Amino acid sequence: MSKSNGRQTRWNQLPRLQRVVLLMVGGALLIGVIYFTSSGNSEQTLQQQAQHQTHNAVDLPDDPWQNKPKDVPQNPVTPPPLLPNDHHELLEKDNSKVNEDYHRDAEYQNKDAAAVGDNVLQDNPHQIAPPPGLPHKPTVKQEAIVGAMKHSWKGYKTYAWGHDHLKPVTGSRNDWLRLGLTLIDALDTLWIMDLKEEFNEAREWVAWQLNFDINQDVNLFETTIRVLGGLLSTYHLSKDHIFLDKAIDLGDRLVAGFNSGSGVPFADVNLKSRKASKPRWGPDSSTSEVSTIQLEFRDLSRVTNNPIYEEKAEFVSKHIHSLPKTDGLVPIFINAQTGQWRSHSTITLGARGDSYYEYLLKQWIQSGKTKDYLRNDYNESITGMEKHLAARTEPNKLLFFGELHGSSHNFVNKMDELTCYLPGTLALGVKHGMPQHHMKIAEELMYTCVQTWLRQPTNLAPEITYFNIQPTSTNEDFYVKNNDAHYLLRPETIESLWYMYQITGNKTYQDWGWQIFQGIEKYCKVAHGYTSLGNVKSTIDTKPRDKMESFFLGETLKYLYLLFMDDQTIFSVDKWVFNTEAHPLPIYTN
Ligand code: DMJ
Repeated sequence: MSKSNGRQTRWNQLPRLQRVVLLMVGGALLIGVIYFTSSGNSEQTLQQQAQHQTHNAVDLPDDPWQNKPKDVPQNPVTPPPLLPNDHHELLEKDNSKVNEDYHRDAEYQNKDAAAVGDNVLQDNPHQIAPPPGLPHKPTVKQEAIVGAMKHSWKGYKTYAWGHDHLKPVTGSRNDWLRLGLTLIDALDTLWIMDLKEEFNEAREWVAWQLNFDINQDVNLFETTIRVLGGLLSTYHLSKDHIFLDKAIDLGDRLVAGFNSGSGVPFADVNLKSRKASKPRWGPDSSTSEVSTIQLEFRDLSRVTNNPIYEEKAEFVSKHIHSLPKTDGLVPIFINAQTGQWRSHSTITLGARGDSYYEYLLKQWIQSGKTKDYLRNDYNESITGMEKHLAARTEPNKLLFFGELHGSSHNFVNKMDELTCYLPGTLALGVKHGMPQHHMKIAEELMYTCVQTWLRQPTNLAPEITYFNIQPTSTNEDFYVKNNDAHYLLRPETIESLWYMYQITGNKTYQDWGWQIFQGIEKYCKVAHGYTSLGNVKSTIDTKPRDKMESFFLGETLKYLYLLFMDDQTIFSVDKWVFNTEAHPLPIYTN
């Protein structure tokens, strides 16, 4: 039986009434469908008629969007979002080139990740975010300082490229650590000054020429603050992983310096053999050196997620915390094998003592103010300074900090220019909650430091100044011995001026910095760069020494540039902690 015959038989078998009702329902449904379809169409037609009448009334051109669906944008010709210029250039480039660039970057990042194993190459979640990138418009004074940087860089590039130091008078070079010291110390200054071309050429040297696998004894402290610190800060600023790769390679070699009987590091370490040794000139390490590597090693641990560097370096701080002190003040020599102080060694805030105090505070800040022993040691040391080292001059009662010599701690009325980092550190401490009266000390010592520069005919400070604490026939507050009259292009006073300016907003600090810069321009600038001088006491016989120290580019010019920056929030001391070589590192929350 066919399907249609079957259906007909079933229909005929239904009772008549049921068949009539079904036919009526079906008919009604059909009429309904026809009606609703035709009524929809007529509504549309009416609307169209109405619209047409309106258009005719004002004589507008047809608007194709008049009947637009609700989700279509009101203005169909909205321009695309604006792109920065270089982005436009990129878009105009051949697409395959863009892809090539993209793949090369991706490949490079993978290579990085593989090279450092599980190390995490992103920002640490505990890091207080660095400020958004530069650039900003430089002020007129900043432009003058950029001019000094360019002049220095040109001389270095021409006569000393890849070597440690430029000899700017004779146009030659000098090596010490064999690590391209000036180039690496200058990297973040070039970045901050937005000197792109110079930065890029330096970056290429780091990528292709910088080699740590050399049979060279280097001073652990100097290499850490200048090279490791310089690479890390440049990594933080630029996010370019090549700087982190190099920092890890160097850190893995330097960490051998801690292999001593006590965990207090030896002064030197051989980069190739990774063997540590005491300095050639004596049995002990310098206190400031063993206690001024912690910011850098901690940062390396935080960016790599490898705690070993921080652990080794912080052990030294904890060990020194446990040693006896003179009201928080420390002797300047410590033995790496025994971990004990050298008896009867000098107490000073200058050479070999200085940055021990600086790093107590800065480590505390770097680690989110969580390590109380550092803050306590710092505060105790300032109390010790007030009690044992502070003195005033005659006739003008200038505040200075002298030294304690020998077993009976004889007070000596001399102060190194190096000590002039202290006003800045004190101000930084107050900004971060240290006792308010530290600011008074900072202001007074800042004034004294500036006097040691501006009372010289060159406006430049000598390495060491002696202060009169008794009235003298000369009626002068201080004097300089001929052997101490050299200026090595040091930054400490300028560094403090920058902190004082950022923290107080008082423009006098800028004025003083400008006068100092005039001295540098007038007496240190030579044909191929800037030179250290042998004598700041004469404007005629300055005795140029033919050496441009790496910290002139790393610190002196950087701090001058920052001092004249209109927007002091960019390098706010709330976000960055500058290592002792002026390399900014991020602050963490723990
Ligand atoms: C720099 O290497 C550092 O500032 C260090 O802390 C002291 N000496 C020089 C600059 O004077």
